[in-house]
Amino acid sequence: MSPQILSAACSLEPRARPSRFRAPRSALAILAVLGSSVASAATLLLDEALDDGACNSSSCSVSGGSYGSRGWKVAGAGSKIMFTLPRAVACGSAEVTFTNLDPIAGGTTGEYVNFLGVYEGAHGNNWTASGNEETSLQVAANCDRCTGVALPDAWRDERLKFKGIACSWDHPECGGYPATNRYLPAQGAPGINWASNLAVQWTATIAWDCSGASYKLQGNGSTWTANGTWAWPSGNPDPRPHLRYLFVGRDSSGGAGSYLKDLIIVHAKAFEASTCNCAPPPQCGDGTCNGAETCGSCAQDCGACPPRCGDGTCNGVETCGSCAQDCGACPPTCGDDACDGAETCGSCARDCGACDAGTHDAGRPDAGEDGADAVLGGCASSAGGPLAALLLLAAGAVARSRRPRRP
Ligand SMILES: [Ca+2]
Ligand SMILES: [Ca+2]
Ligand SMILES: [Ca+2]
Ligand SMILES: [Ca+2]
Repeated sequence: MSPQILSAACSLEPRARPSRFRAPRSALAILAVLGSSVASAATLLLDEALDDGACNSSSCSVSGGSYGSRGWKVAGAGSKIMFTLPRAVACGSAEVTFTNLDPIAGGTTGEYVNFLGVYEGAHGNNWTASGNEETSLQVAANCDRCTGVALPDAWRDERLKFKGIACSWDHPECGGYPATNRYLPAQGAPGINWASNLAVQWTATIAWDCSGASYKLQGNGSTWTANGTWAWPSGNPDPRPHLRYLFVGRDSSGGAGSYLKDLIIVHAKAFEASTCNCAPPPQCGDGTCNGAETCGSCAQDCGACPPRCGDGTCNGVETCGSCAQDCGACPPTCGDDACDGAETCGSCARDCGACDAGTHDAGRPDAGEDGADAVLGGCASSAGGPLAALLLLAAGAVARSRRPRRP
């Protein structure tokens, strides 16, 4: 999207002015609807004037620079002020007024230097946030053409670069470098001649919510605006930006030049929007299978997992044959090639072998015999006398006559 250039300054967020006038409630309701997108209802989280000779907010952390009647002046690399907002802001805006900006003077090819940013993590090393997963909005002076390379190039120009990064580029799970960059305006654009406009006060506003960011630069009778859409990584556990740290000054990155030397920061403000339509982070129980949830971690939202051999339950189409792990071993059956359980040659010849009819083989009933086989086998060799043998044979005959016939 190309910068939208307006001929006249648009109004920024209307300021709430003290007034004795009280509007009727119905009129207030109408105004509330009409003004639902403006920041008049936003909460002012930071309001720091730096042209009063001090950084008075308890959240100020000032390094280097110097105060003067126009504001706090950058002395060189490392001059910076960090403001810690009272809480992380999912939807809000920051508004910084500065002057004495000439991003061309003193610049060298290859430089771009952040001089305004709102970060999710603490701005630990002058260049990026603390290295944790990061969301940030930055305004950088882009000076890649400063040494006189004669090519107008969107990437190499004396522009202010507004950029939003929904995730730190050095985190693989973020899928690379999901950033949105907008360059506004370029040297030579209406109202933009940095060197001849050192006295102009510019106000840069960057606003954010879950879906993207909007950028605005106002000054010298013109307003430039642009929008950018976040490129949130898929599966981001919490799509809400949590911007908390406001940085102004001279970022030490991007080369050793000092072309932001003498930049003067006049005023810094931060707002939290009164409404934020950002979806809350995924939770188990929110009715949607989202985030990193699975049937295993959140059956409540994702539904029960399908039956699986090894899940500890004999379910689905599982049987002892297909999943002994869950269903237990199958009971002995005739035909499983093992003479097991209560199987005998009589009940399961297939596994136990055929009975050898008429043979008294100790311990194994044959067809047409009964349990007396063991006794017979034991006695035949030890009991003496033909009478005893006859008596035992007679007893066997009686027993056979009492046994039911096999079908
Ligand atoms: Ca102050
Ligand atoms: Ca869920
Ligand atoms: Ca199972
Ligand atoms: Ca068997």
